[in-house]
Amino acid sequence: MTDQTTYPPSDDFAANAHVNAAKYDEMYAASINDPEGFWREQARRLDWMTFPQTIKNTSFKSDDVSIKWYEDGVLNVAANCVDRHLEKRADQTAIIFEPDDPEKPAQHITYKELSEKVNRMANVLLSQGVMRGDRVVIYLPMIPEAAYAMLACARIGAIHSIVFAGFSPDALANRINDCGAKLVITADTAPRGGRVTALKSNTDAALLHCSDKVRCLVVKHTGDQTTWIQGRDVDVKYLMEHASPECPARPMNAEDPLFILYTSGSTGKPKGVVHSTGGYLTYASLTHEVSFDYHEGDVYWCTADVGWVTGHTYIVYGPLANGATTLMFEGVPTYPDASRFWQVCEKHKVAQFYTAPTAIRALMGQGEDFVTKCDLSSLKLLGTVGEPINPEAWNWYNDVVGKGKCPIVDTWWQTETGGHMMTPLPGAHATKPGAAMKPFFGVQPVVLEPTSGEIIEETATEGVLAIKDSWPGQMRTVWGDHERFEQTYFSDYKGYYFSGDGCRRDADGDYWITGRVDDVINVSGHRMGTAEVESALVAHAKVAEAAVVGYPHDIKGQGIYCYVTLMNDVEPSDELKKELRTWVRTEIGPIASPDLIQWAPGLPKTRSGKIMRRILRKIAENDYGALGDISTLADPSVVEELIENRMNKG
Ligand code: 6R9
Repeated sequence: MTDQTTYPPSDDFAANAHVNAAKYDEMYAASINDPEGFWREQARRLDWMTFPQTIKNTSFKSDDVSIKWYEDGVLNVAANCVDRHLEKRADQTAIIFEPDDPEKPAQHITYKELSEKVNRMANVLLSQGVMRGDRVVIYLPMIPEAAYAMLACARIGAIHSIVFAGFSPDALANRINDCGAKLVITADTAPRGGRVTALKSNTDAALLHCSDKVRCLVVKHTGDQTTWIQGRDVDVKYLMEHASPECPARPMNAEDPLFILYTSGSTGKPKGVVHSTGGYLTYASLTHEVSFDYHEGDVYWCTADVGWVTGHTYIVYGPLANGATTLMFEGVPTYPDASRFWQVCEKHKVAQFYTAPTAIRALMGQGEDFVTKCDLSSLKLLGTVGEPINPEAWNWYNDVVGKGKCPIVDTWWQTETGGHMMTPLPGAHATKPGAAMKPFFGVQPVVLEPTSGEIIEETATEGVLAIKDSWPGQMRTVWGDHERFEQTYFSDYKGYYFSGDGCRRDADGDYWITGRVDDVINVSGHRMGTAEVESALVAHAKVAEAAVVGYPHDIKGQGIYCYVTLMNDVEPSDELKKELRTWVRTEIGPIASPDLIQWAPGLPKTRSGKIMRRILRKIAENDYGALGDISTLADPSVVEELIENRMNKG
């Protein structure tokens, strides 16, 4: 029995795809029955200085989690993403750079040019005293230098940590300090959607809170004037011009960290997710080729930012490991107008296009003309990532953008997983609007009963989503806090990796992700801990207490709803709401702007003082009928008051 409308791959697509239905079944079975054999074979995708003998050595035991893949293998990521392609594709474009301003020319950077830039940048890093294992924070916009910097770090064995250019100086400082970075790479200013972010001055502000040993490498991107601190600030482009174009790729152990990427959880400050060298790259390369059915000569475009994991795995590491042509776009979907994405697809003859549901929803609202006036005949496949996609957006993507001819891969994965965990494979599986469908090779999803943690065996079911055994792309630890790694992912459901997501498995055995079951919200595909926004709010002198929840938002998926209790002597006002909004933007960054602030004279708490978020979520959703049992509240009358306030706001 099928669950609902399905879209099987066309015969043509299936016939030419890397993986068809029979091959998926065969490979999936092999990946589960003989993981060592399967992943030994897959490791041959990469060039190793020493090929690994030990393939898998992993344990999900909750107080002793240890994940190692290819542990005696030796390789270099930059050598795999650049050097090894030079023999065959020196003159092929590796990166197409499309600037924010459509009037400015695009850049086509060949593998040969990429090699030169990466080697020069690596020498610059060495000249600044960066050594193997040192951390380098990258705070750059979507410009080729971001990719050069990542690969330059990889080349010399330094660990990069990219901080999204939309984050505030405070957020940047916290990350520089948490990972103990020796150096930060930034740009003067960053144009985006016609507006300009002053990255260098943000960095100046951040560095006031960091060790004065931290150096600052500046990419002069726009040429805008910035402050300059002699002895600390360094002009990267100038130094690159004078550096040698040759820098040996350092032999790295497969388990050496490649990068740290900070991500939000349900409690505390963001965690530094640590990814490995060998396992991560193997997984990035395989998923990129198979999920997107990438073929030689295709132009591939992932619209994410390199500040997020999607940019790491599917703009830089996966595509370049595969010798692909990957497009980097500096701008936004709606600038100068809502046809920008489609014009870029037409201009560069994009074959695979990968974006987020929030962008699709925003563009869908602008009407079809912006799409139909562009020639999208080069498109072969569409992808989505970041949050559940609603069927209306899926159908619009399929009909209007893909003209019913491009399979849509709805890829479910996380910063922690390194690469795709569930997705239909385009030549193998039928798709369903809104379903992540099937596990990737080596991934064993289980649906657990939320309270007992028992595996639910029935096919059609709903529960929390966990993974039974390790895969090579999995994160290895939380930077500096392995116990937090074990606590966060392996303690609620013993023996499994717990994703934090809920899911439904339909009667066909296909998976649908239903969203986070913890206090993480997903705003326009950006992950945020409600606790982070709360702690920003209570840091304001006029705020006594705050509780933050997500609520359904047409474009963003979820919006940020803040209940705020003011200090005794403070009068609520619209000006104060504005002030708090600006406050949160400065504390965290514009992506954390509260959408709605409601004054809350009291918050619903249990007698032990725990805020009952379930109730706050319902009120934010305007769903007062289903508040459930409120008898355990210390003061049930606060609920009525909150509802009244909510209704008065309309
Ligand atoms: C890659 C990325 C991870 C969270 C994840 C889930 C949500 C991602 C999704 C999806 C439904 C999809 N998510 N892809 N939900 N369908 N195809 O987004 O990583 O920023 O760490 O976010 O995003 O809730 O747990 P990250």
